[in-house]
Amino acid sequence: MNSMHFGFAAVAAAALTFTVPAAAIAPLGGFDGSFETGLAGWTSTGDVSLRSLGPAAPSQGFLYVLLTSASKTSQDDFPVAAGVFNFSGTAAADVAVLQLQLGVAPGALDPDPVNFVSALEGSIIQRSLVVQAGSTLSFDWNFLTNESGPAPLPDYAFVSINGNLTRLADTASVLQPSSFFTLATGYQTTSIVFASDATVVLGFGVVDVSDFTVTSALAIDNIQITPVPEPQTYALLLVGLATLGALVRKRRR
Ligand SMILES: [Ca+2]
Ligand SMILES: [Ca+2]
Repeated sequence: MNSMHFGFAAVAAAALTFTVPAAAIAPLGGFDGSFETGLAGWTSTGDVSLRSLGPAAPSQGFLYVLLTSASKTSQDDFPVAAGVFNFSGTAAADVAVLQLQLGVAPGALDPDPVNFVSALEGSIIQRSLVVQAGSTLSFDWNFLTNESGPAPLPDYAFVSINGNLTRLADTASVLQPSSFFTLATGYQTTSIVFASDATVVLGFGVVDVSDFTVTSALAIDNIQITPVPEPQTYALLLVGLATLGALVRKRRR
């Protein structure tokens, strides 16, 4: 299923390079969401690592980012040894630290505070981005977990825009058997359209819920911002196509 998805994405990207002038799809402000050159510009909290191989894989190029809810010295995935699901050597952070970093209220990461269902520890990455009205942010993500299924322990992954949290997946999502973690969603693509020009703080995270044990993770890759082409770009494109058409007709005569 995923290979079909990426095949389609590759075809769409190839088509874009033919129909839209290159300047219109260039990243804004030098932003590069491929992670091919590392994590420059990003702030990491917890277990965040740049990876080329498992437990997920890049959805684009050779590198992706992996965040987990794994501590370093506790046996989170008993009987597996401590640290096996921690990929950076830095332990997952307490949820209070994550909330502070995200600029959200205490308890904002708790799925169901009324019934005392709390997030406990996890990891995030964040950075600021300049976006234009009508531009689209898209990214590929894959949620992986050692939890065996849905609630009562719904670890989850999220995207944050200026502290507005949107859940990407949790242990009740549709999950497939995975090779290193027990289950995974496989890569999915999410898009967000911005209504106005702004500098926004983009963040991604994954948290353990209800207990510190049984690790979940989030792989992120291929973050892109596609601006709305300027009206004059369309005009130039039409002029270019008309010229090309005239040349073709001339040659045929
Ligand atoms: Ca990549
Ligand atoms: Ca943990």
